[in-house]
Amino acid sequence: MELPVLVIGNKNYSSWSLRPWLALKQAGFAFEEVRISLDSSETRAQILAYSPSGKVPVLTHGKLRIWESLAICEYVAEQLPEAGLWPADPAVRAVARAASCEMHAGFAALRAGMPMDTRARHTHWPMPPAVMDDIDRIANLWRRCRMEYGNGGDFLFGRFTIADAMYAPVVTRFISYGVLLDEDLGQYCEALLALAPFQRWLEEARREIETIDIPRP
Ligand SMILES: N[C@@H](CCC(=O)N[C@@H](CS)C(=O)NCC(=O)O)C(=O)O
Repeated sequence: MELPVLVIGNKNYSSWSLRPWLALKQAGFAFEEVRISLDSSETRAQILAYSPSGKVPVLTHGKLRIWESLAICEYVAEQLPEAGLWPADPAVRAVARAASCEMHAGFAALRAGMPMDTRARHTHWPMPPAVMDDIDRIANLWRRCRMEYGNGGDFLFGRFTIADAMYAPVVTRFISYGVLLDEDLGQYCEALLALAPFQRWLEEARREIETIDIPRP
């Protein structure tokens, strides 16, 4: 069978693409990558050639099509259980899934008010109250995961898991928008950013030539 293909958007802008891309790279899952620029007249048709939802990311593996970032991560976690993409303990795994689902389903104000643009450095302060609430909730969630389940490791649940991949675009947003964090959470962000695949993604984002004007509310 041919290699799976992960179809993604612009590395500078597509936060949903970053999540499974990082998880798959960290797991050592072999895949090819197809990048579709998200702001052209051909974008929709190009994405629909791969993805029934008309959105990226989508993973194709033979005849299988897996759309939705979190479902792609789950698929690879099951394909490569030895990669430890979820915590081994069922109770901790359930919490890691809850943290991941909360990101996948929530934080609409933060996603709209602080769109991912890894190259940008903004000074849009003060942020609207709903964005501040999302920032506070994320900081509390990270702190609690690290305190209760981190075992002194670098990541939310000690070792890198899908939960870290789900929050990776939040780390780039916190840098772009100058969100200040306490020392422990700052170190968490640095550990995530130091991952070689994350560095590679950011470098490739820097080299992209497209610029997309993302409207902020
Ligand atoms: N819930 C989806 C969200 C996917 C999504 O919204 N992707 C954006 C790019 S980050 C997209 O494909 N937009 C289509 C477009 O801009 O034409 C997931 O988790 O994968």
